[in-house]
Amino acid sequence: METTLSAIKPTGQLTLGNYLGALRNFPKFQDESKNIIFIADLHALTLPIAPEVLRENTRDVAAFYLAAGLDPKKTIIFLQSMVHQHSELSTIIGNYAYMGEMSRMTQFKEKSSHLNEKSIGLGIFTYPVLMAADIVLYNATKVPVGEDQKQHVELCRNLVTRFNHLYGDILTLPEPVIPTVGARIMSLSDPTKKMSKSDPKGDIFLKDDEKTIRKKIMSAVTDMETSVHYDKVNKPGISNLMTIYASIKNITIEDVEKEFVGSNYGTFKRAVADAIVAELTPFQNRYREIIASGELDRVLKEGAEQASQIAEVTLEKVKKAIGLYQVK
Ligand code: AQP
Repeated sequence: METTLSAIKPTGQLTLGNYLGALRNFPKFQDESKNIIFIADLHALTLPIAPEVLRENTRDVAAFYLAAGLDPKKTIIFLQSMVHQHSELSTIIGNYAYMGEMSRMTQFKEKSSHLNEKSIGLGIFTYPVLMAADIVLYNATKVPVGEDQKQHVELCRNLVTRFNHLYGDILTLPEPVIPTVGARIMSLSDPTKKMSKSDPKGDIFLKDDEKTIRKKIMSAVTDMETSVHYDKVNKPGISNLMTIYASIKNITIEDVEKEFVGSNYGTFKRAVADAIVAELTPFQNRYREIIASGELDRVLKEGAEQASQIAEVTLEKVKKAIGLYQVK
């Protein structure tokens, strides 16, 4: 049976990009595979974050998981920091990663480019190693991610291949799973940049109210033309709105082009805003109910216990394989 594993890091308020590229797809796997979804709170420490913000974001991601339809009876949901095997395995497999390949990680280059060399923390550099540990601990075979994270899964595959070559068939080789539409939602204010929760300009947040969503969409950057057609290079703003619309409606970009032949940008933008509001309103209601229910901590505690049992088996296998002395 396949094991699907994914996570979101609580670095900021979740965006429509997180929703369409990740969150919305998570529940699909729980009926067809073993499903493991966690909150990557250790990964959230790679850039400065205030403790109270981290706490609130963490709680929100957990509530959003349940609001998106993840069922704790079918999916193991937990906090990364509650399962110590993640940090332990990361320390071990970091020894099999090379500085050269780590330095080539696009996300590291992007996130550290605006920082002074002296203030780049080690965690942002070693992030993909911890992510590899996250994946292999559970023998994950499928890792649903947005396009931006594909390179990290590739690095994990290299580490697994290298490790198994040295020690035998110990770790499972994962495959990245990229959604066909919605894999990369761009910023509404600069559609050449990814919509990111840690860079709030041009984001739609999952907690935004209807009025805010409509305002943000109506003022999204477009171009001087009037026709709704897809051209990522010359019309990145309109193309991004088309991707959002297609993704929410579960249709192709060609379908969107057909639907809006002859429509102006105003009409199209209103339709995009309507679609987002219709999608997010019931989701936000479920989120509020979950927060009010007070059930979250129990779900996270039980999830961590289940996760830890699986993770420990892999960690012990790795320790034995590499020759760490086993006291009887
Ligand atoms: N703009 C996006 N379009 C589609 N998918 C996206 N994801 C993130 N942004 C977009 C997907 O959401 C999941 C969340 O991953 P993460 O929190 O571990 O980190 P991330 O990819 O770095 O997401 P952000 O929002 O850009 O966070 P920050 O700003 O903290 O780095 C992943 O599956 C991701 O692909």
